[in-house]
Amino acid sequence: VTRAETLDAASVLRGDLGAVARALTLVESDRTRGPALLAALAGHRRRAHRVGVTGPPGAGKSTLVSGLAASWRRAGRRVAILAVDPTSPFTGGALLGDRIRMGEHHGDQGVFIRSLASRGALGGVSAATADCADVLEAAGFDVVVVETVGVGQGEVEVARRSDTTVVVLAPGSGDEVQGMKAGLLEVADVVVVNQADRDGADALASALEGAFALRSGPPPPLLRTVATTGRGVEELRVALDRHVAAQGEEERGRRRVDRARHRIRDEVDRRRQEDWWSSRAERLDALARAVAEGEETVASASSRLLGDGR
Ligand SMILES: Nc1nc2c(ncn2[C@@H]2O[C@H](COP(=O)(O)OP(=O)(O)OP(=O)(O)O)[C@@H](O)[C@H]2O)c(=O)[nH]1
Ligand SMILES: [Mg+2]
Repeated sequence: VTRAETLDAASVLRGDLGAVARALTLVESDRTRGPALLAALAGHRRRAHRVGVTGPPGAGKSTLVSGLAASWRRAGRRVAILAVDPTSPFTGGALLGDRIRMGEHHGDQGVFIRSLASRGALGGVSAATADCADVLEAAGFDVVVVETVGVGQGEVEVARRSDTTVVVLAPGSGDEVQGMKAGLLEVADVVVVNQADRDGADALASALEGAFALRSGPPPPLLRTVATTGRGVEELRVALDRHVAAQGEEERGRRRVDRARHRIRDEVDRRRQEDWWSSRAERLDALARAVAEGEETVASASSRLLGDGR
């Protein structure tokens, strides 16, 4: 750890938002300075309440998170929000939309909002999100919210790596979303039916209650909200605070160890893969040409690679 990293780290630990923003950029994009900064911060981590928010596109997650942030602020908490944007690697429409919707917090030093593009992050979005959350925790935020669109296993996984996972649904989702809900609901600590002002909200809530009744164990709390007006948002914030309070130190510790285990495995897998392929780049090239020419099949080429002594 060099003097530059020590200085950066000190500013982050003081909660300097400019330093936090620079730190997140380093962690996302700099292969040497990012890890060095994380190492400098490692001994100083505080404990934030990590909240994952996921659900289908357009359910109202960002609007809800913005309202939750306002509620946490009223309760004296500092809040950081990481919005993981799966569609736009640069600054796409969804991202801009989030900025506008969360504009109510502009100028508040107690709210920090950042979008992460899910493509292009070093070591994948899951690792980048977790690293960024570590920086925000070190900067003293009391709550770190990660919003992901629950479109695939990976995105749901990112949200799941938190103390509290919130699944946000809205009425009027098609059959495709119905199927997705099954997987989504498995990870929910708290379920929200947002857009409760719209037709079909009651039917959705009943369907969810029915689904929970078929499962063993106590159902997760189910809340109704209208994110656009703030109805039910305070109650949701209280439910999230209760969830983490009820966990107790032991369960929180277990979840922390679990997260760390996953992160180490992911990192090792990634490094091993990179090493493995980098020593076989030419061989892969030759085999790819052979497959393209019809001289080999994908399966036979793969077998050759795997059987390759090196
Ligand atoms: N009627 C109604 N509209 C809502 C409610 N909550 C959000 N909306 C609207 O739904 C649209 C999507 O809201 P967002 O907060 O961007 O939803 P999101 O889930 O973050 O969307 P993605 O991040 O793109 O997946 C916006 O036009 C919101 O104004 C609600 O409770 N009732
Ligand atoms: Mg959003």
